Formats: sequence, structure tokens, C-alpha cells
Amino acid sequence: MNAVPSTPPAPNTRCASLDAWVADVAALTCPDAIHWCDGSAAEYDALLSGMQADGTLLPLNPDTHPGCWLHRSDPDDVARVEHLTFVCTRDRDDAGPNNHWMAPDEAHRKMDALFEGCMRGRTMYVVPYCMGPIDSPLARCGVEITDSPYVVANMRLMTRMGAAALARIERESADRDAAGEQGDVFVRGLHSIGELDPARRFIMHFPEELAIKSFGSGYGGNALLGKKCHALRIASWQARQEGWLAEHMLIVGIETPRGDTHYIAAAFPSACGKTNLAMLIPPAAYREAGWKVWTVGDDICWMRPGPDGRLWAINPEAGFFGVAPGTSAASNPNALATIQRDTIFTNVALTDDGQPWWEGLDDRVPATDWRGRPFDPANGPAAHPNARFTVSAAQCPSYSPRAEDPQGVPISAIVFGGRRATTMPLVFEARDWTHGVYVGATMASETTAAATGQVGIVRRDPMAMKPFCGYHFGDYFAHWLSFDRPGARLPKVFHVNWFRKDADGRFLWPGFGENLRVLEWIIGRVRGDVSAVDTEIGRLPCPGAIERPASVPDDAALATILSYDASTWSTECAEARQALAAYRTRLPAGL
Ligand code: SAT
Ligand code: MN
Repeated sequence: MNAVPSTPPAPNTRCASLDAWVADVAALTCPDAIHWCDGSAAEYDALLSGMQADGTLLPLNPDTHPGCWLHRSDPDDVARVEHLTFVCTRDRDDAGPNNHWMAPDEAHRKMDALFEGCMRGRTMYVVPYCMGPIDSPLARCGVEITDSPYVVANMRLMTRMGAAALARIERESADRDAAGEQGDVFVRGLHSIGELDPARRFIMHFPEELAIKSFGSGYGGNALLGKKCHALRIASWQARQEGWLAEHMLIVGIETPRGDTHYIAAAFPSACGKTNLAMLIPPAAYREAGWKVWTVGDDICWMRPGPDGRLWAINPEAGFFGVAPGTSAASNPNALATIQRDTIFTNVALTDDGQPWWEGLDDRVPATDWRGRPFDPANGPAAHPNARFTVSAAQCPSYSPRAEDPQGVPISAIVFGGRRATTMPLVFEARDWTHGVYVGATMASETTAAATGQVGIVRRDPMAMKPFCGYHFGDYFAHWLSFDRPGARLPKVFHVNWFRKDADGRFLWPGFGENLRVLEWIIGRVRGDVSAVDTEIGRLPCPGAIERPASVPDDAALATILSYDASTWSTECAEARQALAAYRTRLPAGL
């Protein structure tokens, strides 16, 4: 006997492939309920109240921090897990030696087994989002399905999430259908916190299918799929196919006393000060002279050549997921002002009157540590070293109005840098684009608490993309080189190091606001109105070109910071050459 055909479910959207995927995921994961997120304030408030009721979020002191919340992660789930992060391409070589790889079929099987029935007793949230200004041709959409209301709330702060994003997905899919084209107009991200068991945790990327599957972690970079998974790993793959760049870079606008604004994109590894540089406050003398700093983005930059040959960039994100420890009135007053209200804090400590606390906030003392225990220094730092704040970028006092410009901003300079106690001078300029790509490809930095594993080890981290490039680094370097073509007006490329130390382990350079002195030199080079000294490593500032900050004792000390040592440098080159050799089979001849 034939079964009675069941009535197909009523469509939820005008995008049939999205409806079908959501139905398939629901059939696999068996949630109690499905909630399509509209991104409204009412929806956000309801999510927060629900999380307050079940203890996922604790309200912070409403007088000092209105609208702020604390989330405490599982102690085994506090950072990205690079060893559990995979790029699953049909051809293993396409993922490259820079990624962990698994065959797509095997990865889907493994992940689907984990997802089977995992949302029983939970609500499944469908989260449409747009990376980039909603009406920007450079922006791209995705849909994250998750069973974590904490993830939904964070996605609302970090992306343009909800009805407007869904409308763009519907419009683009209708356009694609009308043009008879194949493929999806959105990235499919499936996420479950599972049981937060590190033994059942994987972050899988399928760039050929524009898909992500993440299981077993609720932590930012593992779970907010719009961020590293989509906007870097999948987007870098798409960018290569489509002729643009998806980079791990802040974007900052520097307005000079003449009234011109130069946009600089800078790649530093996680927890190396991108947020601080993006929100820099000029030293007093610069402020008085008329210098201003405009924040466009603090972590990710998508850029493509415009009709004028320049690279035009957007920040695909709408919020900041910043490192809390070290954020202070001295290091980053703009960030501190930004997170005074309507912020979700993760794994910070608390004062006895319910204010968030972390190392670097010296005016208060912690009462409770990040795990909720009475603070005892014997247990380690009060805040987790990778404790975070999530906040809408619109709350930042230095947020640039141009950050919402659909066309993006033109990039004048690209800056690479890392944490290097030795070897690397404060700043140097690459001789040309190819040399700049070499400088980015060979950069290195000391590891930080943003990923699990040992902290403080120097590792090569090309373009700060080692954990985030969704394909073979050899192909990636070749893609970078390909931008140097007739008609291109490419940015100048620089390398900086704020973290050089003396023999006693003290930082030689004050950093933070004083870094504007270096950016001023960079802008002078871009404009062509300051000269430089040609050396074997690149172009260095002429003596006197960078003014000495008060904390640098004398001109000799400044000269040390600005200099390099030829024998240390030749070791550096040998190590860099060895690191590049790992990509030998696809390394472009230009490098
Ligand atoms: O990956 S996260 O966004 O969680 C933090 C980082 O490493 O930049
Ligand atoms: Mn980052």
C-alpha cells in the first residue's frame, strides 16, 4: 500500500534551498523547537532573559555596567582549538600543509554522527547574517544553525543578523535562479555545543561546498561561525576564486592635521594588539595638532581592487570580540568606554559589587575568579588570559562613519607585525609589492592564549593567517602576488614590531598611543614626503624621522629600537627560508 504523501512543510522563506537545508538539519538533530531569528531588540531581550533564568548569563552591576552580562565557559572550552580544526577539500593538497585535512565524505560522516539527535530537549536557532554592510557589494551572507542562545546573542552583536540578512539572501538567491546559475548564495554553518566534551569537538570547513560544521565548543572562534570560520577560512577560498582578499587585519583611519584620512590595514596574530591599534588615542601633542583616529575594524578585512586600481576594504563584522585582560585606561580608553554598557563578558573575574574585572584594571580588586571561585592568586590569574568582551562596534567612540560605507575605504598601507622580543626593528618598509608579500609570508610571532597550546613560542604565522587561511599557503602567496598587475595602485607594505625587549626583558617601545609616531612615518612614506634609508632588509626611517617618546630615555635607545643586527637577521632569513620550504610544491617563483 502506498503511504499517503505528507504535505510538504510551508516554506519559511523565499529561498527553497535554505528551507530544505533547515528541514534536513532538524531531521538530523531532532530539536524540540525551531526559532528563526529576526534580529529584533525584543528577540535579543528574550534570549538574555532566558539565559539569565537558566544561569548561562549573570547580570553585572546595573549602575556601573548597564545591560552587561557575564558568561562563564566550561573551563575546557576557552580558546580556539587549532588541532581540532580541519579544512576538508576533495584534493588534500588544496588544503595545504598549513591546515589539518580530512576527506569531505569522512568528515561529513563523522560530524553527522555527532549531530544525530544532539538538539533533543533544545531549541534550534536559525541565524541569517550578513558579513559587511547590508547593502555592500563586498558583503557576503551566511546562515548559522545553532543550539546555543549564547552564540545567537553574540552573533547579533558581531554581525548584521536577522530579517535584513534573510531578505538579502532571498533576493540574491532569486537573482541567481533567474540567471540560471548553480550554487548557494549563503554559507551554511551548522553548530552544536554538544556536551562541550573536548574529545567530541571538531571544527570542519568544506570550502568547495561553502559549508561549516562545528561541534562541541561554545567558544567564540569555534562557535560564532561568521567570524573565523566564514569570514576568514571560507571567505579566503572564495576571495581567491573571485579576485579579492579576506585577511586577518584591523582597519584604521588616520586623519592628519591637513584633513586627509589614510586607511591602514594591519595583520597581527590573535591577541597581539589589533584592537588597541584600531582604537588608538593620539599622544597629547598629536591631538592638539589635529590628528584623529577612526576605527573601521579590529580583526578582519575584506578588500578588492576598485575601478581606480586601489584596494577598497570593508570590515565584515559589526562588533568587537576583544581580549579583556590588559584593556585599561592606559592601553585602550576607547575600548574601555565601548564596553561600559550592553556588553557580554566571557570568563572575566568579578569585583565584590558585581563589576567585571581583569588583570590591568588596577583601580579595583577581584573578588571572584573567572571560574566563579573566591579569588585566590594561588589559582592563577583572576580573569582567564583569553577572557573576552563582545560588543557592538557602534558603541565605540572612535567608530568611523565610513565603516558603514557599502563601497568600503581605500587602503593606503598594509602593515604586518607580530610579537618579537628580538630581531625585528620597530618599522621597515618593503621595497615593492613582491617584497611586501615576502615580508608577510615570512612573518613570525610569539604564541598567545587565543589558541590552546603553549604561550610565548615564536612560530611562523604568514600574514597572521596560519590558523585561518582556508587553502594551501603556496596558492595564497601566489594570489597575493597576482594583485600586482597593470593599472593597480597598490598600498605600500610595512612591517612593525612593538614588542622588542632589552636584555632584562623590558619592552623598549612604549606602544599604544605612541605607535602613532610610526603610523605618521608610514603615512609620510605613502605620500612620498619623507625619505628612507635603503638597507638589505628594506627601507628604514632616517635618523630623526620618528620622534622619541618621553619614555625612551635617549636618542641612542631610539636608534637601537629602529635598528637591526645583521647576524641575527641572517639567522632570521635562514629560518624564514626553511619555513617557506614547507610550501615548496606550490610556492610562487616570485618568493
Ligand atoms: O578566534 S577568536 O575570534 O575567538 C579570537 C582570535 O583568535 O582572534
Ligand atoms: Mn583574530
